[in-house]
Amino acid sequence: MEIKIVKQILEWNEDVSGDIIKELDRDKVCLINLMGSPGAGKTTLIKQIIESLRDKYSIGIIEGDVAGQIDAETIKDMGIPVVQLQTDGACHIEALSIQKILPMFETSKLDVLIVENIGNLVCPAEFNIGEDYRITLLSVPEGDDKVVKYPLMFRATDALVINKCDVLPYFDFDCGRVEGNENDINPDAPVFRVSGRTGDGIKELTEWLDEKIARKLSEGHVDRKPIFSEKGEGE
Ligand SMILES: Nc1nc2c(ncn2[C@@H]2O[C@H](COP(=O)(O)OP(=O)(O)OP(=O)(O)O)[C@@H](O)[C@H]2O)c(=O)[nH]1
Ligand SMILES: [Mg+2]
Ligand SMILES: [Zn+2]
Repeated sequence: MEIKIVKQILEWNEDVSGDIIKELDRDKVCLINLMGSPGAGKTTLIKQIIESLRDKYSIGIIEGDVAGQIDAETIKDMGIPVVQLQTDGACHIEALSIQKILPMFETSKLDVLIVENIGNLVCPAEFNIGEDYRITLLSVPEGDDKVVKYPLMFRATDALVINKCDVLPYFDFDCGRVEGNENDINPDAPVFRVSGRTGDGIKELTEWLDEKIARKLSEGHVDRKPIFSEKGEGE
């Protein structure tokens, strides 16, 4: 019985996610779901993406946090429309929250909406939020074993970003191991080595993202990667 309740929540979330996709396909907005651990560098990376793409695209940001509005203030200071979503303890964002926030943006004038999900490598991966693309961030201090330990997050992403590469000399972190593990479970996803601090590798990442956004805006639709395999394994 309890398992059934969980399924219903996920199925309901899928329905709402489908409605968001229809709305954003119609308005030609590319929705990006950025996920990673607390402190992995999500907000820092969003700032870099904004700097790289703001001249080309109209960008909006949804900042998801359990509490506070620190990240939204950072984005607001850049002159970018932003909404702070506070989950009041919840450890992931659901599609319903995004659906309620969308009217706060002028989506007809927006090209790109980036959602910074709650810092967590587990359940955000299970909840579609109507995104066109998922980007997962793993930072060097977290360790190079995370792809093996949290497979769903890394299997259901469109790109993996290894962040904080500037501190590689101080950590026992093998980028090749992470790339090999990622390739085993998600061979289509590119892996970018970046530093949000120095800006190294950001160009390659934003060029990839630019191409993905342009495809969504020109075709109006994206074939999304399913989260769960046909066998229904979710890890
Ligand atoms: N050395 C180094 N520090 C970084 C890098 N990127 C981010 N940081 C630092 O890491 C800390 C966390 O960065 P944030 O961008 O706030 O991380 P976040 O993932 O948004 O964190 P939450 O929103 O709290 O989950 C800050 O002190 C950043 O300055 C990087 O590439 N190199
Ligand atoms: Mg943040
Ligand atoms: Zn959760």
